[in-house]
Amino acid sequence: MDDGKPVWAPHPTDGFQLGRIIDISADSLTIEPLNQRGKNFQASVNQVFPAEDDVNKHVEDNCSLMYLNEATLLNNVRVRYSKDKIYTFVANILIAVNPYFEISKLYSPESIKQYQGRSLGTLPPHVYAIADKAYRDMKVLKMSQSIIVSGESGAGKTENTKFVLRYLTTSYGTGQDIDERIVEANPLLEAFGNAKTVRNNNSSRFGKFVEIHFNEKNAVVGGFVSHYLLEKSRICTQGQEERNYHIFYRLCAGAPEDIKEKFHLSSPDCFRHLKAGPLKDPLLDDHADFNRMCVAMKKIGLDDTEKFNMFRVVAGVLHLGNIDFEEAGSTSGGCVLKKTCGQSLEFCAELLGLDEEDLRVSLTTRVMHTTAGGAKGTAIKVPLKVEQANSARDALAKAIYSRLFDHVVTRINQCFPFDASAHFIGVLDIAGFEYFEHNSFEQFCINYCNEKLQQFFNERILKEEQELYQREGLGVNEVHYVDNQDCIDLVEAKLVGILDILDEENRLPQPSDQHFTDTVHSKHKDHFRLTVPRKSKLTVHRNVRDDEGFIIRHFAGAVCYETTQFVEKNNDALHMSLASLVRESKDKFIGELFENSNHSKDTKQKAGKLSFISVGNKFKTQLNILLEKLHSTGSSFVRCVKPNLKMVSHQFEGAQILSQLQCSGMVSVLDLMQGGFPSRAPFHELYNMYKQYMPAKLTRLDPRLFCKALFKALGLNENDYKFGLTKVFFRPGKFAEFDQIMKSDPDHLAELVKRVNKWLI
Ligand code: AOV
Ligand code: MG
Repeated sequence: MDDGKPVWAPHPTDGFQLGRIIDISADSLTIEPLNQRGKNFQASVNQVFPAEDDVNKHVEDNCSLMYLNEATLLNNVRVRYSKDKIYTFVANILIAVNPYFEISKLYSPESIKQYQGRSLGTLPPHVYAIADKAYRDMKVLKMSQSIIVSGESGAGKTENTKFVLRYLTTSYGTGQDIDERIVEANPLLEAFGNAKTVRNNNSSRFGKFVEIHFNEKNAVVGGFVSHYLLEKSRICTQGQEERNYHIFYRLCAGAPEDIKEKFHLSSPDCFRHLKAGPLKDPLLDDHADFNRMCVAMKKIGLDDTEKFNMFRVVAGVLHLGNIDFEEAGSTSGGCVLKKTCGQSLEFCAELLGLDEEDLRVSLTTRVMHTTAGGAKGTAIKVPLKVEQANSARDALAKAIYSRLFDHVVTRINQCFPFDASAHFIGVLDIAGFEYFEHNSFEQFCINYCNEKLQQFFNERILKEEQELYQREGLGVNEVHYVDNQDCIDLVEAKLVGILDILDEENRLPQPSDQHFTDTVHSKHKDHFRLTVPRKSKLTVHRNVRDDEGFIIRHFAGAVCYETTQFVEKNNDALHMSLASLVRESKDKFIGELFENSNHSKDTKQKAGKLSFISVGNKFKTQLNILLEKLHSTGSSFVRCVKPNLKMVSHQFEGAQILSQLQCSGMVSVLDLMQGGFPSRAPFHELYNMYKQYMPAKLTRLDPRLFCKALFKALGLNENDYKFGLTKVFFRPGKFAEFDQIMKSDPDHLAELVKRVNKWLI
């Protein structure tokens, strides 16, 4: 590498900077930055990469660069981004940088038309190109397809997912209702499942897999949405500068007067669930969004009754949140409703079809069946302390809202039913790897999910690559990759996996986060992937263990999880008193939301014991079903990238973007490709591309021979390419070199033609 040419060396904010190697020692290099002479610094050998000769050049497929490494990838993406070219291919994987502004005509109907039926690489990189590839693969291979969209919060997953859905329904729909319904389901899903966070004003707080189903003739016949892990904690508490789900504010802002009156709604600052955070976001128009959502509801076929049922539950949850408790002045140790709650209890009961008194009793007491003194099964009411009543109230709000969300998805699915489907194209929009200052159960689940998806990605990309080499008869060594099965096992293995340990804890009479954490550590003492947080070790001495937790070494980096609330967050069950209260609601709609809650049949509650429905294991089951599905389909990957933390256009924070590319596994893909043959071109394509420059004698050959003759004549180095059965494979950058020769000046070309002729004779 030390040939005096510029190299990419680490830079704290830009990711990489150009420099020159001026000294080499055993384990590090001395680099002089090109634009800051004399400000030399040290960098380790594996952080310095060769740069392309022309660093201002950009390419549509990153694989046509001479050097495939994280620095040249970052630079290519950067140069393209500066020209508002947000999409870049790395072979078949699409990188999408969020532009944070509307790029003119990028998604226009004309653009949709352009991409229909065109193979990958013939038009500029675009998410439409991926959508069309999925469609053509489905058609030709007669196999369902999936498009996996990933990236961190605010990277553009949901927007790109919507572009894919619109592309497919517009291009390959039948022009009937169904096409529009698939697209219009989104505003509804987003109303109930998205919220403003510090990372994204319209952050999806759930994962989804949207399937578009096609008939034998490859036309759209219906859709199906699966959803994962709605964030429930948000319903009762939001982080600083964050909001609750959009629907709450929209309803307060946009509902017609008569509905507002009927539901006793007023401005958001009257509700505890809303007033802690910002009530309005300058970028969100709650009133207009309300109307937009109502249009969507109508378009997918929900009538007013259903619409108002949904709104009524939302209003009920708001009033429930305003109920407050204080200690009862007696010795009972119980609590009573605060006078300041006003009519909250009454309104809540009215909207949810409950008896006011029943609701009061269910929130402030718990029914237990005693077995003491032989009086088997006598039900007694135990008064709750203030905090217990608070958490009962919050648990009820979360249960009602999340069941409402389930219902919304169920109804959406009923709106695009299909009798028979030949194949589907599924789009996965699920949060990427997360690593915050404080990481809890939600991050644990999301990162576990990302481990599984990463494994799938590795298998697909690496396996496909190897299979291709094999099919084409290239003798290439097997490629290796880091297998993360051990990390997946750590989470999901039977009995010893963290999820099962957690479930065990939940089933104990007195579960505790601390005991759970200790069990995890004791069962996995020397596990490579698991360590004890250092802070925790320190605090053990002082007997303060509030930062209880564990560190998991994920493929994308180590994350420290704080395990307080793991036990609570892993349980989806309501106290029996609350469960039977809502199940027996006079309101049919509410009753149905809770109809199939597991309480009724199998979970007989023992004295004092809470019933338990495992959140973690439900997710594990869902995830394994999803992965089974993904395995049975062909797949494409879209890696979304967030350009900056400020959420503004035209700002490229290199270091931050680099870390996203690393987390998404793109860097390993480059390593693989740098060692293989990343650029490839079918013989007939090369033939068509270059025949115009060649003498007639040569063009009479069949495409394969044509290419052979041409390559020989050009004197290309035989290490730089390989001939497969249908394609030529090029070492990194060699295709671009070859293309350059072919398109060089006329004199040079004439010279070439002469050479070709000579060789042919
Ligand atoms: P996410 O889905 O990846 O985050 P979104 O798709 O919601 O991110 O994108 C965040 C915001 O970025 C959008 O609301 C748009 O304003 C803008 N944006 C994204 N892609 C584009 C694009 N192609 N063109 C123009 N603007 C865009 V999260 O759901 O938070 O993980 O949980
Ligand atoms: Mg999203």
